[in-house]
Amino acid sequence: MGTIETQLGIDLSAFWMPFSANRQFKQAPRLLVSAKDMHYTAHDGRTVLDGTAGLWCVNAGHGRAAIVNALKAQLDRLDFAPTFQMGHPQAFAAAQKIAALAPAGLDHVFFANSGSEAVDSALKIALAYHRARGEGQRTVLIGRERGYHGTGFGGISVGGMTNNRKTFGSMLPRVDHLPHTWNLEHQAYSRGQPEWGAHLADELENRIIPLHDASNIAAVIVEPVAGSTGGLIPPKGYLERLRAICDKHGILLIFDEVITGFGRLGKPFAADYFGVTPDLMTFAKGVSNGTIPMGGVVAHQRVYDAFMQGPENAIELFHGYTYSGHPMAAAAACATIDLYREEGLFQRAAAIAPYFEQALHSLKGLPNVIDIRNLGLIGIVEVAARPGKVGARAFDAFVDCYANGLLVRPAGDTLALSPPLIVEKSHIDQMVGTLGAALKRAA
Ligand code: PXG
Repeated sequence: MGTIETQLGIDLSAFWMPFSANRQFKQAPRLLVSAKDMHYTAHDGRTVLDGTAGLWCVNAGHGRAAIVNALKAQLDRLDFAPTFQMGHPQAFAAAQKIAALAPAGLDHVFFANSGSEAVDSALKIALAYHRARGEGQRTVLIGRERGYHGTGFGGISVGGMTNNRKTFGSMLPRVDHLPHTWNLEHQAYSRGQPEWGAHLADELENRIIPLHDASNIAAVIVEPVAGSTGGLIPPKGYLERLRAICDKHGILLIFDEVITGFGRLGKPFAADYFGVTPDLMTFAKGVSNGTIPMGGVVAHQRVYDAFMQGPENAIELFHGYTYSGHPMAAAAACATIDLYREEGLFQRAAAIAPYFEQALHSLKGLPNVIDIRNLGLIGIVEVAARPGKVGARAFDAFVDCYANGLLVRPAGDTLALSPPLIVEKSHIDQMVGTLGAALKRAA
């Protein structure tokens, strides 16, 4: 056993860690043992500033009493109840709160337990919607290069992260991809939405629809802001064009709001921020402030209505999970959404975003930095890859930041900051200072 293992009395070997370099990690582990508000405590007692809201999920900060107390009360009251042909009050309350927060028209909530399940649910709802309306031939799904929609077979099929696809061979058939929207030459150091790139939405109309024919296409799924592949901010007018093209051809538009939902952009959802309403919207992460797994899909009234046909005793959608609307997750969602409202956290995020932008862009000019981009409380610093070693420089900077008390998130050769919405200016100063110093050392 290594030093940390001896210290903590645990053996690290059994846990096959997700999306991790297991052997490297287990030689030099980074363990977090507790958290409160903006900070983690590491196994060695060091305080680590959470620059990433965990994995983009702890939007209200850690260990919030209102959520913790709601969970304790729920556990005492009702641990589990089925939601297949049964119900419990908390699931209906959570759905109602989410629907009330969602853009007008998005009124019905289907629960899953993760972003990946949310995405698969949304894709299946899209396919079933067309079938319910007598257009069962609409089975083509359109995603986007560099998109991340979780790790289910549906999600990796419409997703465009090559490493998540290439190892697995079989994927959904009848899938195509829009081009991604990032362009170094035209967009480097954009603050907020880039001016260049709206025309990339026209690929849907000019290339993809002619190839498959609109009558065969079920849905287009995009992240309004692509998170996992390094924060690709949609060019001005891009999402509006996608919406218009989908409308023209009867194609459903799905926004995957797993990262952008619950205030990340200073509004409840990216759909609100951009003023573009999808037909289906996925959520996860921030819905429960990361405390208990929960995800889901919010469907537009007209999508839901298409299913509510036929005999009343018929099950309208043959889909769901044992834990859809789990009492603990539902209790967490209710308490989390109340907390966001009571503390005005979305407005807070919007108010501090300009300071965050200013601070982040002060890193311009550091060695190897090739781009800085931001929107709301998403900030990305991109560095040039070391020759033949993609991702190594950003990873070194991430390890360096952690050693110096800051959690950032490396993805390829980008470093992402996505702090909890309770972040203060002093935290932002610390983040930028620590990251800047790490970038100099990672030269
Ligand atoms: N859709 C989107 C847009 C996501 O960002 C998922 C679906 C899948 O969610 P689950 O709950 O199944 O993991 C995600 C997840 C990162 C990072 O560092 C991002 C995610 C997960 C872990 C790390 O960018 N996003």
